[in-house]
Amino acid sequence: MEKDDMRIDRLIGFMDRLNLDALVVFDKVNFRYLTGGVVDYSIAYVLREGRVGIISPVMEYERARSTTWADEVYAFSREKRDDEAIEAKTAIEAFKKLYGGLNRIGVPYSNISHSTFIKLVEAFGRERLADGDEAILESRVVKTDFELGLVRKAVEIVEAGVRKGIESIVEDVSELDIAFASHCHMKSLGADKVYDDLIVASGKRASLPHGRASTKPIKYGDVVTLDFVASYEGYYGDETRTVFLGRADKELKKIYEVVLNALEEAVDTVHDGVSAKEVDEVARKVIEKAGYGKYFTHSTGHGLGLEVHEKPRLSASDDTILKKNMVVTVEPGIYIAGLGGVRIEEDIVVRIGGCEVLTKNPNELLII
Ligand SMILES: [Mn+2]
Repeated sequence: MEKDDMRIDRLIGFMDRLNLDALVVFDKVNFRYLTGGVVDYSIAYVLREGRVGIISPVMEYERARSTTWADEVYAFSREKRDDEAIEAKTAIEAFKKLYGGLNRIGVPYSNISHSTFIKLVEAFGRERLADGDEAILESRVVKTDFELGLVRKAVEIVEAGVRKGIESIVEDVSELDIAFASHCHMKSLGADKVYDDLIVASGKRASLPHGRASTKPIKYGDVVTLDFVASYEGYYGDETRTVFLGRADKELKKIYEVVLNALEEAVDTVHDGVSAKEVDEVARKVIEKAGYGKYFTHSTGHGLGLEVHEKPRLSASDDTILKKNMVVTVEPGIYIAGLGGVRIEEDIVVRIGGCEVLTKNPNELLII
């Protein structure tokens, strides 16, 4: 597997700035970011001079070597073996045997357990450990071309899932049946993960922004919100469409147009140099002007990548300046208890002077 050098260079830039000699990760998401692959029970690291490594138990050694771009892979074993496996009780102990002399070791504290932290302190001493969250999260926020390729593929799969969901809507079919049909379809198209509980919220349930699919049957006149999330090789796509079965309630129709306007104006605002909160403000203003301000109860969007929700947040409290090749969602919504709700969500890539909308499914009002 060819290494995504651009990503490792970005990461090392942040390590330089924070004076980290190594960055060691224990969780699957950051493991994939460092190595391009998935290996169980293993840790990954990047050294400041650029080398990427993995320490695996013997059983995962071959997978680590053949499915990642790591420059070096070490196996460790509790028992003494007659091969090159390092004798160590844990991957941390093996790392200490290899690189115990390093001065500052960054570890993303948000992604390790307390017991791992204690083991790290015992191995290296508290003063040599530093929080690696910032280095890794700041690096991940701007996507490389390699990453954008995977996001594109994920978005394609999610879009096909949404189309499948819309096709499955007929009277009396349950929300769960729709979610299940889409789940299987996305898996068959190569999704490595489909969000456990897809959102299919119909009728009055559409007023729940996170209304997970239930046994409720779809009825004539229902508004139906479908919000689907799936990943391809670790990278996520996330799309929401709201449609109507048979006919659309007059007020919901009006709400749909308001949400669509908010979406379009917010998307038109996105470019390299605008702040996350400005985009939120634009969407919010459209909705407030129409009189629905208090019914827009979440932020306008979020970063998308190896996690469904990552930096930045398009919200009033996020000052992040959007940069070229960040990927964000834009997803305004209006939710009125007892009536229903509407959300429309697009995934976009920030560009110089504008943005590229990755999601292509039509977003005009659809009555099926
Ligand atoms: Mn979303």
